[in-house]
Formats: sequence, C-alpha cells, structure tokens
Amino acid sequence: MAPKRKKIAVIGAGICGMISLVSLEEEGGFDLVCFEKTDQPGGTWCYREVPEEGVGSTMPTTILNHSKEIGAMSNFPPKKESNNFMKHREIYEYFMDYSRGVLKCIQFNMEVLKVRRSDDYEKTGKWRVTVKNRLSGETSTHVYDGVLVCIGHINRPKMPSFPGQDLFQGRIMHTHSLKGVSFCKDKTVVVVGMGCSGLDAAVETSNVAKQVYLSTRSGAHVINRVGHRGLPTDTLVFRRYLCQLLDFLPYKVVGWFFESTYLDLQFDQRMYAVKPNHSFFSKDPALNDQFGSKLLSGSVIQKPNIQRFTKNGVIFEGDEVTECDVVIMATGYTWKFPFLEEGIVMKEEGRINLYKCMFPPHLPHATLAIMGFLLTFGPAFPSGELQARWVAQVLAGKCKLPSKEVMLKDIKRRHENNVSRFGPSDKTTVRVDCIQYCDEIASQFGAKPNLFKILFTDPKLFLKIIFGPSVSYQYRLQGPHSWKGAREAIMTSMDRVVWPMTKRKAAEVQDGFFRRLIHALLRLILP
Ligand SMILES: Cc1cc2nc3c(=O)[nH]c(=O)nc-3n(C[C@H](O)[C@H](O)[C@H](O)COP(=O)(O)OP(=O)(O)OC[C@H]3O[C@@H](n4cnc5c(N)ncnc54)[C@H](O)[C@@H]3O)c2cc1C
Ligand SMILES: NC(=O)c1ccc[n+]([C@@H]2O[C@H](COP(=O)([O-])OP(=O)(O)OC[C@H]3O[C@@H](n4cnc5c(N)ncnc54)[C@H](OP(=O)(O)O)[C@@H]3O)[C@@H](O)[C@H]2O)c1
Ligand SMILES: *[C@@H]1O[C@H](CO)[C@@H](O)[C@H](O)[C@H]1NC(C)=O
Ligand SMILES: *[C@@H]1O[C@H](CO)[C@@H](O)[C@H](O)[C@H]1NC(C)=O
Ligand SMILES: CC(=O)N[C@H]1CO[C@H](CO)[C@@H](O)[C@@H]1O
Repeated sequence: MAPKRKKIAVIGAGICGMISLVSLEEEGGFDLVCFEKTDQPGGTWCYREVPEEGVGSTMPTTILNHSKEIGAMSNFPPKKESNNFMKHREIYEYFMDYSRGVLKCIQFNMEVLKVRRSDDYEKTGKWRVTVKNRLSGETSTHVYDGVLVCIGHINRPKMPSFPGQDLFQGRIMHTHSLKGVSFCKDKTVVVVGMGCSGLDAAVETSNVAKQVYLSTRSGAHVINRVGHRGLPTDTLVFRRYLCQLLDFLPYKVVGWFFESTYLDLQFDQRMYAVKPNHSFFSKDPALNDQFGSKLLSGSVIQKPNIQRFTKNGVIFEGDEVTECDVVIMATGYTWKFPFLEEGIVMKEEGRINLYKCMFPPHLPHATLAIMGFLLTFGPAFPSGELQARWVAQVLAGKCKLPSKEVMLKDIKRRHENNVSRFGPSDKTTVRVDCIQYCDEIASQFGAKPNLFKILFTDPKLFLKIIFGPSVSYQYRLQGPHSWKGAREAIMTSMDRVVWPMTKRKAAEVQDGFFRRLIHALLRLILP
C-alpha cells in the first residue's frame, strides 16, 4: 500500500505562501490546500487601490528594495531582460510565473478564523482549521496533518500616540494607507519615522507639498539603490567575503568599515541634522536614492522626535511650534497571529519563542510552522524559500527537530545576542543576517554548499561564491532537489544584472584591474 498522503493547510497566498506551496509540491506526497482571505494571490505585492486590513500594502510607486538577482528564487533566475529593481507589478508577475503549478491549490475569499490542536493532537500532531468563506459567510472546519502560517508581519500598522495628538485638527494617517500624494498638494507635511516607508513618504509627498518635515528619534543610515558605476548596491556589497566579516569581527568594526568606505561617500552621516547614533548593523538599513537631493534642496527638512502636538501643528524636541496640515506615521508594524490557539506562539521576557524563527519549541510535534516571520538584514525572499524547503523535509519526516530543551537554549542564546546588537524591541528575536541565516537553515537539510569541497573541485565556482554577489542558486548545488542549472546561474548572475540596460555581458562593461587601480589612486587627490 502506498503511504498515506499528508494533508497540509497553507494559510495566506502572499509570496511566502506561494513559495511554501511550491516547495511542498516539489517534495511531493502532500495534499495541499491554501486559504487566502482576499480574492487574489500575491499579498503585499498584489497592488490594491484600497488597503485591506491585515494585508501588506504598497504605494503605486513602490519598488523592491533588493535587486532581482539578490532576491531570486534558487532554481528560478529572473529573465535577463527583467529590471534590477522590480516595480510591484513585475515582482508579482515573477512570482506568478514561479508558482504557476500550485495556483490551483489556492482557495480565495477564505479567511482562516481558528487553528486549534485536534482532539488526538498528542498522538497525531494534527490541527483543526476553521475557515470562513467571505462571500457566502459559511464556516467549515477540517483536520490537517500540518499547518504553515504565511500571513506576513508587515501589515498591522503601529500607531504611536504623542501628547496632544487628539487635539490636532489636521489629518493623521499611517503609511499603510498612503496610496497617493495629491492630497498633500501645497500642504505642510510631517512624516514620522525614518525607515524605508518614512523615506518613501517624505520624498514622494515633497514632490507636491509646500514643505515636508521628516521627524526621527534615532536617525538612520541611508543607502542608495544605485551603487558605484550604476550597479545595484546590493549586488556589490551583498557578497560572502564582506558579509561574513560579521562572523569574525565585532559588528561595530564591520559597521565602521562599511560606513567609512561606502556609506559616507554617498552622504556623510555628519551632514544630517539628526545623526544616527547606532552602528550600521544595529538597525534595518533605510533605502532611498532621492533623499540626499531632497535634503540639499530643502524640500525635506530633518527634525528630531515630536514632543507633542498642538491644535494646528507639532512641536519637535527643542523646537518651537511647526504648523502642519498632514502627519504621516511611518512608524512600522506590529505582529499578530490572530487565529492561533492561545499559547502556540509565546512571548517570554521580550523574546518570541520560535526555533529558527519558525517552530514553537514546546510542541511535541513539528507540524506547525510560522513562515517568513523574519526581519532580514538583506533580501527577505531567499530566507523564506529556504524555510519552505526545510519545512517540506520536516513534514515529509526526513528531518527531525532537536529536543525542546536544545531548541529553547538556542532561542535564548540568539535572542540575547540580538538584544545586545539591536536593542530590545517587538521583533528583535526575529532579526537575522541573510547569508548567515540562509546557511543555517540550508545546513538543516544538507543544502548548504560545501565550500571546502568546491574549492578543490571547482575553484572558479568557489571564487564566484565567495567574491561574487551572494545569490541563492548556491543552495541548489547539493542536497534535496538540487538543480543542474545552479552552477551556470551563479556564474552568469552579473550578466543578467547589466543586460537590461546595456544588452551586453558584465565582462564587456567592466574595467580591468589596472584601470580600477588607477581610478582609485586618482580619487585620492579629489576633495
Ligand atoms: C511597503 C512595503 C514594502 C516592502 N518592500 C519589501 C522589499 O523591497 N523587499 C522585501 O523582501 N520585502 C519587502 N516588504 C516586506 C513584505 O512583507 C515581503 O516582501 C513579503 O510580501 C511578505 O510576504 P508574506 O507572504 O509573508 O506576507 P503578505 O504579503 O502580507 O501576505 C500574507 C497573505 O496572507 C493572507 N492572510 C492574512 N490573514 C489571513 C487569514 N486569516 N486567512 C487567510 N489568509 C490570510 C493575506 O490576505 C495575504 O495575501 C515590504 C513590505 C511593505 C509593506
Ligand atoms: N521596498 C521598499 O522600498 C520598502 C518600502 C517600505 C517599507 N519596506 C520594508 O517594510 C518594512 C517596514 O518598514 P517601515 O519603514 O514601515 O517600518 P520600520 O522599518 O519599522 O521603521 C519605523 C520607523 O518609525 C520609527 N518609530 C517607530 N515607533 C515610533 C514612535 N513611537 N515614535 C517615533 N518614531 C517611531 C522608528 O524609529 P526608531 O528607529 O527610533 O525606532 C523607525 O524609524 C521594512 O522592513 C522595510 O524595509 C520596503
Ligand atoms: C549614543 O549611543 C551611546 C551608546 O550606544 C549612548 O551612550 C549615548 O548617550 C547616545 N547619544 C545620544 C545623543 O543619544
Ligand atoms: C527590504 O525589506 C525587507 C523586508 O521588509 C527587509 O527585511 C530588508 O532589510 C530590506 N532591505 C534593505 C536593503 O533595506
Ligand atoms: C547576531 C545573532 O546572534 N543573531 C541571531 C538573532 O536571532 C536569530 C533568530 O534566532 C538568529 O538566527 C540570529 O543568528
């Protein structure tokens, strides 16, 4: 008799849900169903004119913050014609192509209301999932062998409250519902928060507003998407030999190195009104290419935190009243898994108890995982994909988790490291460095490239993996579902980067070593 197929429920058909479906399908042996509460797949990257509660939301102008090669799926290189920084429509299409084979598993307008342990959970590890059909209002409950929670965590706006905020007569909103900027025409706008959303909001509104103020408590290091020679910054800096310095040197030293050799050349942090008082590696990087020019033109003025609101304006710390019409909170997002049974995802001493940010350690069965619950320093999609490939192995019974004690100890140790680097916050536990985290997850199921072996068997590939852009195809060189095209994809990744602009190969638009040396020497005599 063939072994019984396991029934798996995937909750949410955003990018993470689609990646999970693809990985489970690739492993095989599962009956898959995916519940999606809206009427379309794609989650955050399915653009909506009207934001949906609890679903990530972008502006019409949002583009990805990582480039196509750096964020690619490990066996699905983007087309060479694709733009490097994709617009929301392009990333949506890329993932539609990628998940073509599993779209049939998705049931739309189905909202999961409850996930509970089944009556025989202790023995079987099964879950009872209650779903509501949002069109008919009907609810139904079924039992599954496994549940993957893929509902995202950048979708529940965090609204601060400042003294006097309710006296304010202007408009207050969160970037979650910012869809256009025409309502800011000739208005004075205050944007609160200097993450990616804050910078986007300040830059966009300043194109039409009378004046924009960007208020920030702790400042930020801002990186451009465009790096040296017009190449995407991340393809230049997201390389093993650079990122893995973090494994050998204190993060403050590596941060100082990066700030002085790269960041400060774009815009010296001492030029900001509110200077960041943290190492580059202690907070999410904030990405924006126009911010510098907006500061230089005075269209955006940086201000410290808001002390309090007045009837028609705000008072920044140590400042007089600044009158304004609109306040946009770009203050980030909180997390919640509202349908999960109490006590599954637990917060203890400020720590989120999830093994490798995925598995509740106290459950006796590894049949439920939280997917994509990461704040990645770097691109988020490759780590999500490795999570999904690992979960597929775990659900198939080919990988085991360690004991509860070992898992808890690991969570605690890492959380403490994270607190010392990032400071305590809501999501400190789930902050990860991309390459390190990817390696860690890949090594759970044998997909981490054996660099030592590659050094001897294929030195050219070795050099590319260490010194070239760190692309996820490297996790298909070995292990389950390895891919014959992986080596070629790694070797040619820079070709796909330069192609959309130049229609040429990387080598044809690159300077040789001596030219670069001469350029570097010439730069020494410039101011
Ligand atoms: C403005 C903005 C820009 C961003 N830019 C980047 C970027 O450049 N690079 C990057 O890597 N990340 C970026 N992110 C992070 C973003 O969260 C990820 O890119 C990615 O979209 C996360 O996918 P997800 O599937 O985990 O979550 P989501 O995209 O939020 O999808 C979750 C899905 O689950 C569904 N769902 C929720 N609750 C239920 C329920 N109870 N029942 C059924 N279905 C449910 C939702 O409808 C949704 O479709 C950005 C986020 C925002 C908001
Ligand atoms: N593709 C893109 O271009 C793009 C666009 C938008 C967002 N994103 C991604 O989406 C995620 C969310 O980004 P985000 O910018 O919305 O959130 P975020 O990165 O969490 O930034 C929130 C900002 O708000 C500030 N803040 C929070 N609470 C505050 C309070 N009570 N008072 C004053 N300031 C407060 C924070 O300041 P402190 O630092 O002082 O805490 C921080 O500057 C990020 O991972 C980001 O990379 C990407
Ligand atoms: C900057 O950070 C250091 C330690 O990280 C702290 O001692 C100092 O008070 C901070 N300065 C400001 C102006 O916040
Ligand atoms: C891009 O956004 C993702 C997800 O929000 C984040 O984890 C990552 O740090 C951001 N990357 C950069 C380079 O800002
Ligand atoms: C620097 C450090 O130890 N970071 C850890 C933060 O927490 C995550 C999740 O447990 C780990 O993967 C990181 O290694």
